[in-house]
Amino acid sequence: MARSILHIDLDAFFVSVEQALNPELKDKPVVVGGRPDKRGVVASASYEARGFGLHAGMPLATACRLCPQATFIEGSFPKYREASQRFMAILADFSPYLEPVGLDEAYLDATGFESIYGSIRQMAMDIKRRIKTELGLCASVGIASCKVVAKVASELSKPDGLLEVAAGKELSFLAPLPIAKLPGIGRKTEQILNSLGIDTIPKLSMMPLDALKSHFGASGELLHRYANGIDDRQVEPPAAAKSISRETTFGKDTRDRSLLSATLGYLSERVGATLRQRDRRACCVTLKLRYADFTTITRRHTLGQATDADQTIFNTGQKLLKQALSQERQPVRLIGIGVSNLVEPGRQLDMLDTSVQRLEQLNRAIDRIRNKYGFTAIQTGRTLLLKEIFPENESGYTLQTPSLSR
Ligand code: TTP
Ligand code: MG
Repeated sequence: MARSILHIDLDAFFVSVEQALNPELKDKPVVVGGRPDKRGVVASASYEARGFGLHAGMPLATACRLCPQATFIEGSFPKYREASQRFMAILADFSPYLEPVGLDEAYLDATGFESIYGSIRQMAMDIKRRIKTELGLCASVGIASCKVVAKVASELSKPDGLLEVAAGKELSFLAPLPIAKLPGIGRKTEQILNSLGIDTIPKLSMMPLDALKSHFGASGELLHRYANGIDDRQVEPPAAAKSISRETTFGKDTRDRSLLSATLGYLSERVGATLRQRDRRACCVTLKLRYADFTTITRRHTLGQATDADQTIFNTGQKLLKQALSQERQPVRLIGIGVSNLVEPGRQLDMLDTSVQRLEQLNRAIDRIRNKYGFTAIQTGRTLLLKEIFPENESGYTLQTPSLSR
């Protein structure tokens, strides 16, 4: 039986939260990101502002030149987080198969729910209505038999849209669209494909798998599947984990501090991304080392303030690593980093601490790019060394042993 997957994405999220709180801003060009005289870029632009050519990522100065009458707002992350939590709570009322992606986007699996709501389309309309009346926000919804088509459909239906792609019609739905509309195709991939004469999704779908793999490695297979409207990824509700950890065994035992540190950096980023995906913060960081003789140690540090920042997890892990290595001469066989004592983010503390807010915004921005283009689309200085050592694909580095989670 074909699945019914919904992809729900809030329209102009940051801006719409500001407009819901201050009705004077409704139906006007509004930008969240900062004052136009500041350096920085547009985070969110209202659809009225988009009419003037404004979009996310555009420098504020350019935005101001194109649309001087727009209202520019610095923005405040805690407000968006609260709206996001209320948005996800509404969705959770409709299906337990809910997978949040970032703050304003989620997948719902509604397979077989016709009998409850009359039709899946009706269910989507009920979701949109609740979001409108309870939060004052507009959501766009795509319905399809798989995630990738549902996502393309919601995007295409914006703003305030609802688009259903019937099972079996995936390919004809995708056919007229430019390749850049497919998730996973960034500017670079688009350029390479264009240089190969591939500019439409049907052409991409007909390109031999081997040729795609030779140009794009493992992501080539994903492109092939997506272009054919095939995506068997499940909607995965985040588990209510008590701790999150990632660890890996080295191909060869090592004393190389740069390699240990770069691996720790990468594992910290994986842990941080999972924490943010689940909207949790951690109070404890634990380093795990297994030495050549298989003795295993863990070292734990309790933080003064709960965190979801890769940087804090990594810095804490680094300190624990330095202490551990100063007491041990053996090479390291396995390294792992974990976080525990998970709490929901508190709002008051964030408001006071702008450096915490900045880090959170930075990490969320990195998450967004990685969600769209793959984990290795952005690499941080602390992990660059791994590029020379491990093969990579869109979901990350291929380490000697897969990094484990619990
Ligand atoms: P998006 O869903 O990509 O954008 P949006 O909700 O503003 O607009 P759309 O109607 O097209 O969905 O991102 C959600 C929020 O994430 C957005 O409101 C602000 C934030 N964001 C940034 O801070 N920087 C960015 O570059 C992007 C794309 C989003
Ligand atoms: Mg959005």
